[in-house]
Amino acid sequence: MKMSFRWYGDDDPVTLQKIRQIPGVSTIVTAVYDVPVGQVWPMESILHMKKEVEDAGLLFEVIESIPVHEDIKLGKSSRDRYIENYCENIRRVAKAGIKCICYNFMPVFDWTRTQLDHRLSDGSTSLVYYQEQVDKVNPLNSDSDLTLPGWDASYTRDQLHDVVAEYQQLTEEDLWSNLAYFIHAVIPVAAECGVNMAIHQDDPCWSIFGLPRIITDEKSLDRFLALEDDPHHGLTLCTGSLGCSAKNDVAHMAYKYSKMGRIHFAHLRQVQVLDNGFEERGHLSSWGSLDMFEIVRSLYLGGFDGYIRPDHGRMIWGETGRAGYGLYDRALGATYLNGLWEAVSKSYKR
Ligand code: DNO
Repeated sequence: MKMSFRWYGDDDPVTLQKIRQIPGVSTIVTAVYDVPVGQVWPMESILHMKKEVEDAGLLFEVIESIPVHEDIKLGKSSRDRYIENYCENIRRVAKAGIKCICYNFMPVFDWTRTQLDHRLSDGSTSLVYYQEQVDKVNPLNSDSDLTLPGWDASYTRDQLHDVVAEYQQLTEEDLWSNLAYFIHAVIPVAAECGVNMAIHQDDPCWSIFGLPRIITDEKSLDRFLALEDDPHHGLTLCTGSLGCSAKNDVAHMAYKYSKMGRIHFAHLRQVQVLDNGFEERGHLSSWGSLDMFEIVRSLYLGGFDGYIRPDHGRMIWGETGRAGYGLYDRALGATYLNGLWEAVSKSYKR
């Protein structure tokens, strides 16, 4: 297991030097952020990041994410060009030493929350999702106040309206078939480059605004993995994305898919499931709905040897910055997860 930490590049107030001082964190998770989705990343940008990371004494091995262009998800005729660019990005980051690429296949919206600074009883703030607030938003109504946090700010309101409208005719089966087309094209390239592709589950793991979402539970992960019988075709197991539905048994999935050798990356995050959504919490098992000990034990016993990163943290101790991605609570999370891993690995034979 390698403990990793997400870093948003030179603008990130959480610097590489700070990350370097967190006990047991060896690896940086990052991406080229200034190239539009679908374009090829300049080799200089990749190598610049690599040098910065390595100069700080950290490993440059994980990309999160190379985003998938909407035309690929929509199955438009332009998709082949974007898939070719995607493959070129795989080749380029592999050349720079990357071993694992995280990505997702969510239409239009990546993770969605209704508030990014919900105050918890201890005074910290965290990200929350309340269904009734999502239900009030209709992205197809261009007059509506489209202000849910976490949305891709690169879309204008009209563009967002247009791209959501394009999905109205697309069924879940269509999205599966577009995903299969993409996977059949990229996995052979990843295999040739020795890179593990790791899909992130849909966050939250249910449909929003009537848009199809298909990577949501055990059945869909089975179907997804069956698309290519190649170990490079695998998962980012995101405990928060799966765990916000009480129907998902995350520890069971952690064991099952690590035993299959298909979990390459794990995002470990705590959530408290509510009747009307969920709230993110500190990582501790007793602080939410997910038993982190069971999840870490399942990964260990399944033979997991990929990357773990503490996922979203709360904002604590007066820190300000990128919601979910401050230093302090994620560092506490990394330390807690390292402790669980040490305890589990010294207590159990695998
Ligand atoms: C949210 C993240 C996601 C994740 C992508 C992976 O904080 O977990 O944005 O990076 O879904 O492609």
